[in-house]
Amino acid sequence: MKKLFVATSLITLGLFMLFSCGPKEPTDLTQTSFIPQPVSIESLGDEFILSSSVTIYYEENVDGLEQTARYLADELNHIAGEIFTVESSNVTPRSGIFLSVTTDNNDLGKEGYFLSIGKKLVGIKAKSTAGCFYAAKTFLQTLPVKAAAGEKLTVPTGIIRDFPEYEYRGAMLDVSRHFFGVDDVKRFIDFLATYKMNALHLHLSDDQGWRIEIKSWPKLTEIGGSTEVGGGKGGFYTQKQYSEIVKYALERHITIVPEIDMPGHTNAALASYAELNCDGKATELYTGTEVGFSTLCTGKEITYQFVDDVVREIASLTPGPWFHIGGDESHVTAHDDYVYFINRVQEIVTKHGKKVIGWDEIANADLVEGATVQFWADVENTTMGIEKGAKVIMSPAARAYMDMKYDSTTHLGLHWAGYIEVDHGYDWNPATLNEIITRENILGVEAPLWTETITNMDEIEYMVFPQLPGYAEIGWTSSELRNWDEYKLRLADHGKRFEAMEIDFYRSERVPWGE
Ligand code: NGO
Repeated sequence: MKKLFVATSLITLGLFMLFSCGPKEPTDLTQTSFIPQPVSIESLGDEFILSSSVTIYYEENVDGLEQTARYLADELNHIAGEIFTVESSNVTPRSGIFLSVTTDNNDLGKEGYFLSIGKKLVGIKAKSTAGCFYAAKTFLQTLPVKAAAGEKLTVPTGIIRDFPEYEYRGAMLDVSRHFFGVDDVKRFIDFLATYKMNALHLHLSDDQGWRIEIKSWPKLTEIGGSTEVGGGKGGFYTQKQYSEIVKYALERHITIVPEIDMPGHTNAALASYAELNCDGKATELYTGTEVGFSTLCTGKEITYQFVDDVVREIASLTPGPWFHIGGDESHVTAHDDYVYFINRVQEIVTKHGKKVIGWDEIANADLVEGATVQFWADVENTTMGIEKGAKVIMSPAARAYMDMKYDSTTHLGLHWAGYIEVDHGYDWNPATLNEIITRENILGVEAPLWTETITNMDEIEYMVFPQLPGYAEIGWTSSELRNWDEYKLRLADHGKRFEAMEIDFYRSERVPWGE
């Protein structure tokens, strides 16, 4: 008789883990450490054997599905060291892996999926290619990151039904304080994709550096891109490189959210073009870490021509729906000037076909329809935003800032919002953190990494791991299915995966990593 385990709640899963003392049953799918935790897992007690004779089929004529099938084949090739054939099919094959879309009236939503792992056939079914991609990602977590030579690869059979809690699941990388090249950004994108995040917010400009080529204002990168915190050589993305990042992200179902921070945090632009300053004099480049001292001249018309050109050029390279206008910490912009500026910039963004996102301060302006306020510090601003009809992205600094130190001994990072140990970063619910910011107002969750103290990929990895999988799970898995004591066991299992991915991570003592 087949053993049937239905783990629709973590209580079941938790109890099972507590009382199963023996070695792990390789044929029990509910024992796999998935992050994010899927909505439901049913084990069928058998095994699927992965070998090079497994063909990956995809349903014909579905936009992007072949690409997802090929992506899966590449990942399997990396794991198993074997080549996997990819073919189209319009009927369900008898064996292999089959990706298909369904129009059935079910509750999967646009990103959910069914993954059924049988002895001979792995079925991946979703309403969209994105759903199929997430199913593939789940399937990949049933396998090691890299198999040992000659290792037999088996996957427990079972059925997973899964869909995300929030539609926006993101991380932010500040490429302004320190610049990170295309390869680093791609690796960062891969981290997000591993954990089913779907948005990468790039903080492309700040006082210390302007990081994207603007053809109509070339000095922004010539001058403004020439340095960074500490006086290093800085850098910038050409429009071609930015497009390459956008494409790489899109192939992993990740939307790039470009941010040009304004009217404050603009010293790099003010140093590049004298006319953007109220006194008509260019500022000096800045390589320190203070905030809140710069502002575009909100009373000059040239400022709006500048913003229009910048937004137009970036929007035309960005297929995603959003444009982030920053708006934080404009301490030297008078309140009325700030409101006037943010109102005009929102019109510009709308004119170029994008939806506005801004840090919570933008709620002081009249928000355009469809605007999103990113809560980082000020509940009152955020509440005002909600009253004006905005949705909220939750990035509370004291919980979700990946640049906060883990504890007082962490050699990197800041601690103005407190220390964020791994349990503190994980153990909160976006919908109940504040009384006023409730579930229906929340678009999703984003974990920012500011880089005042972070200079290279190893340092990025140390601050982002193991936090990022937790933020991904907060975005994907409903809070009823989450608790720290159970999560930390799954996270500990992922330690081996981080090692295999050569990720330099923080080995928090609160996680039972094992040897
Ligand atoms: C703040 C500030 C950033 C800093 C960051 C450091 C926001 C939205 N503005 O967050 O300029 O880099 O803190 O943690």
